[in-house]
Amino acid sequence: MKMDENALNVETGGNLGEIRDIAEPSELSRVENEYGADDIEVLEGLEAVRKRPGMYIGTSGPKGLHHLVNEIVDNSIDEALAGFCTEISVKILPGNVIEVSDDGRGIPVDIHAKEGVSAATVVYTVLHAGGKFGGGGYKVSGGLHGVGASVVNALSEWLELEVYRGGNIYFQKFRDGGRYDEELKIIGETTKTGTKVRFKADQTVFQSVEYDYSVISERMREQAFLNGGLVIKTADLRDEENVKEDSFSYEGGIVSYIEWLQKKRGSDVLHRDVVYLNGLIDDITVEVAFQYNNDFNSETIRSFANNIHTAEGGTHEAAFKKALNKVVNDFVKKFRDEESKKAKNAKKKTADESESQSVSGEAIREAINAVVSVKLPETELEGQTKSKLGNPEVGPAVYRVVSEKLTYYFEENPETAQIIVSKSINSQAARDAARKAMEAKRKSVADGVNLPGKLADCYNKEVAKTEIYIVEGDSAGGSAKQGRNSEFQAILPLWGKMLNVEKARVDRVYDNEKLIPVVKALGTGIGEDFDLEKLRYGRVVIMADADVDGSHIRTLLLTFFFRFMRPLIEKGYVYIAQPPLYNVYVKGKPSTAKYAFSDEERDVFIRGFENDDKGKIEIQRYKGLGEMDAEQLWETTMNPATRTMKRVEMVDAASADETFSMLMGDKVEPRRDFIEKNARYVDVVNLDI
Ligand code: 28F
Repeated sequence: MKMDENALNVETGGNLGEIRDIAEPSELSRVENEYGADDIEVLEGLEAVRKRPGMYIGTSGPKGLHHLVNEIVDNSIDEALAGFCTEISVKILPGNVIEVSDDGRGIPVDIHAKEGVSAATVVYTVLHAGGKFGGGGYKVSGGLHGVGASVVNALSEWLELEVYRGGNIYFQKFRDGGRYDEELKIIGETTKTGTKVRFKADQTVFQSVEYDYSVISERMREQAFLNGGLVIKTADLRDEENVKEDSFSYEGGIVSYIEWLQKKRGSDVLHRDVVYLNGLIDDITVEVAFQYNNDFNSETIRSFANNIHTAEGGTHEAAFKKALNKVVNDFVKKFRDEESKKAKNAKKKTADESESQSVSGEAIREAINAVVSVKLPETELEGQTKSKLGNPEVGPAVYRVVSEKLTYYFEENPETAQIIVSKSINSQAARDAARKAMEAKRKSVADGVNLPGKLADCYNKEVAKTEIYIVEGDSAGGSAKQGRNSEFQAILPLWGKMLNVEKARVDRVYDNEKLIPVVKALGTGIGEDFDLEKLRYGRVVIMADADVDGSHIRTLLLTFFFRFMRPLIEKGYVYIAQPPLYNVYVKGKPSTAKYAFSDEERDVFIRGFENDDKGKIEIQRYKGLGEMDAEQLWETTMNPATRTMKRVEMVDAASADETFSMLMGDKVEPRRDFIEKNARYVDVVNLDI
């Protein structure tokens, strides 16, 4: 079963770790003499984009392609943030042409002093022309995200721009990466205002120009949550037999966002109300919404700066956590004072000393689902993927809004305060108990001398050169042990009942006969003890059958890694072995064996054999690894020279968290929705785990 593509991306490489290159400059065709000398400086900038698209949009894969849509939409969102746009429309037209339109003011058309062409032409042909609103307005397109519309133009076969402004309709057509033969010109009259853009992404730049409607619509939904009241319509018009249309508008803004996230993950909420706090300090707008649920194993905080998802957090998120910690502990203290007063009156013994401790941030944030959204004139984005907010001034602003407004909210809503305080105290107590229980068991696990009995270790002790296969079942384990290269490949066959850790505290993991051998073999410890430095192998490969049971064990192991050994996934150590699905060969001639990893590949092999060995073609469908002998398993799945492995990548912890809670939790409803929505990805998996 494929995890939710957004949550855990599995990068399909050729050989291990091979990442496809961005299109080579030589592949990008350019005819020198197609435009006059005076355009050269305009196109120079766009030329740089066409030479190295990866510098501007990250990858030439699907993420880069969909980023083009975001760049154009962000211009419309800016117009909404400035208060001039109420409706945005995003359509996928036949031929994978994208059309985005807004009812904003329309890009100015006056001639730009420096460039000598209209401002609209500048916005779409000069790099980083995103300096649209100067001071005062908020720009979504700040930092990396603001390379602006000109990058889209540079990476498009063609782009058409329409501006509705001042009673006129203006039009300009660009082609081959931003070139144009005619200036912006009036083509009609109108009473409307706004901007409309159509573009066709360049097939020589992108591996595929096939858009995924759900990726576009889900991001537009998120943008509608972040801009309460804004209407965003999306449509997929590529197949007139199967038109898809959605309209997103949430008056409730991020409160609606929390309600939707809770419904999607299928959690039971602990208090009905969504706590909503907001404030404006200097030129920083702060909005926070949160609600607790019963998923004590996960804290989900999504943060945004000018609608940009700051997946790596930053000053806003840190300040939110700090303020939440402060206010909840203030109320824990108040709650305990009242308790002890009551106890005294009732002449009962006073509470034991543990109750005087404050409650930890982790305990307070357990089972919280929160959105933190700030808007400010200039975002400073840092971090590996430029998604960490750096602005220092934002911290104190968020801290003040949350500490003041949450104190007020708790005073106005004592029952909600009571629920959150009690939950925090109980979480702290449960964590303390689990820690005590774990202490005893951890020693036996952490002490590396007793490796699991069934581990067939490898000889090479240079961690980076080694890999461990975690294999489901003794028969596959047997073939893997036989077929492997014991110099650098270790095998750990799994056995026993796997614990679904989604609902388990860390101490339960220490009791599970299936998981402990994995923990011991990897050597890192789990949870708060996890130490990546102690990892005993350079790669951790999950090798399970391609059938329902295999999907089951794969998902359970991924959940375990995600919940208790998350850096293993974050740092890209976890892989999924790809055994073949079919063996296609000529009857009686096993040496003609061709291994197919998909139905399409199988059919190619069949056609390949057709001409000389018609009718004597055998097709073996592998149900499980155990059906392959050691030699076949080595050749097809373990030999670095011939195998394909998928590296498990975690794009966004919050949505991975959501996915695991929904998939592994105890609610059937959200799982069914997930399967219906993702059916084309999810092979039949019995999810009633
Ligand atoms: C479908 C894509 O690109 N919408 C846009 C505007 C509005 C203004 C603007 C854009 C000013 C001079 C830089 C209008 N009136 N949708 C869009 N809507 N850009 S892009 O200004 C551009 C700057 O050049 C706008 C007054 N101020 C700003």
